[in-house]
Amino acid sequence: MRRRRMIAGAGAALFGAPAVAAESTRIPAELPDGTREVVHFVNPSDKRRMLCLTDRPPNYATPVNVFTDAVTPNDRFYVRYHLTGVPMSVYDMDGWSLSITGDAVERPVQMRLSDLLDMPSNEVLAVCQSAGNRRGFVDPHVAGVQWTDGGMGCAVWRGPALRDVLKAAKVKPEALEVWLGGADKPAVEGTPLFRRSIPMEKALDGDTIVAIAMNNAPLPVWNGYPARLVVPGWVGTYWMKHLTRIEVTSIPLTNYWMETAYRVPAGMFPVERPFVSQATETTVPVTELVVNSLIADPLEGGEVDRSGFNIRGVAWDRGSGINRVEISLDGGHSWQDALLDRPLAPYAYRRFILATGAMRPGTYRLMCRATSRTGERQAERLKINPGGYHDNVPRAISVVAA
Ligand SMILES: Nc1nc2c(c(=O)[nH]1)N[C@H]1C(S)=C(S)[C@@H](COP(=O)(O)O)O[C@H]1N2
Ligand SMILES: [Mo]
Repeated sequence: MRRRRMIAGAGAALFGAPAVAAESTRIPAELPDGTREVVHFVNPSDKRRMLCLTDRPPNYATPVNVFTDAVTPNDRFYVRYHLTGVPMSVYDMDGWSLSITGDAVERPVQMRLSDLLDMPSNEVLAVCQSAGNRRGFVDPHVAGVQWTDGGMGCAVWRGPALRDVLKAAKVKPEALEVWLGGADKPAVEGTPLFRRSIPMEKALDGDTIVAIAMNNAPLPVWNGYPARLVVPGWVGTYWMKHLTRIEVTSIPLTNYWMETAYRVPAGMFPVERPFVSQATETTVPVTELVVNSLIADPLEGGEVDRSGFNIRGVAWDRGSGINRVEISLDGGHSWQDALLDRPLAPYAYRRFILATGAMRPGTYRLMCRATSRTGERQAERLKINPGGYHDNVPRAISVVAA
């Protein structure tokens, strides 16, 4: 009893310690040629010190040191858009409403924000991660936004369950997919609207919510104000922001975003529940997150204390939970177990820490790799796919012990 309390106390102290790492001013060194020069820090609306990958549309990555915390603050949460016609402030969303129509509803309805506020709400602590997170490191180079490690974040999302929202429109038994649309628009005519769909099964999961709050505050404008879909365990592309349009249909959504983008070769990545209505013989949509982890402290190129230092970071997966995180100090030749913080929630980050002993002065190549409860471990070799999706290969960062 006593011993247990002591261990718990020690753990809390370790994991509860304020971030000692200084705010990073370093642009990730490993970016491909030509990319590094254009990345810079910006303070866009509602945000501070984000890595600017593109300005039009806004694509801002979270600096790695932010992931010493299990919850990502709203003003450091990444921003990802496909189209340039995005709301510039919450006032652009005045008069917002959400329509629920489609051939598989009996009674089309339109909801205002006050309707959502009046409904019972759920709270989910979940990681939102872009399928293309880390694409910037993929070698050979692939086209698309050159994300580093910061195309992800974990927040407390709150709002009514999508299934309760759909109930108002009376879903028919033949419902197959829920089609999603947001308020952002292409600047050039002819560019397809960004629309995605999810299968009925995921739509009716009680953890799939129409979030109207993020970390106990309204959503920042560029994270989807006033309402966005939260699809825990699935990549960010389904988490429709500024959600204005829902269609419940008996047929699969066909458009560029579903049929061409966001697809991977069939069978390449493990999936618990396949998105059957969008699968073809050769490719499937990228859906469930793969197991992954990241060292947030120390940072690439950093100097560490040779008398011993802490290696800290987070691990996550599709919701089965993290079972183990291993750390290598020698570029992957040998591994040792890190200490895991208590699990916060199935879809959340799980923090890890390893205290090194005294080390000889010199350069060390640090790596981490996570294993999930279902026994999946991060890939050893990159599974090459045209979109550069799902990169979960442990990557070494170099630090100098002095
Ligand atoms: N309306 C709208 N919703 C969107 C997108 C978009 O371009 N427009 N991008 C999606 C993608 S690909 C990702 S990764 C997440 C990113 O969410 P964030 O910008 O809040 O971090 O939003 C998703 N929802
Ligand atoms: Mo994404």
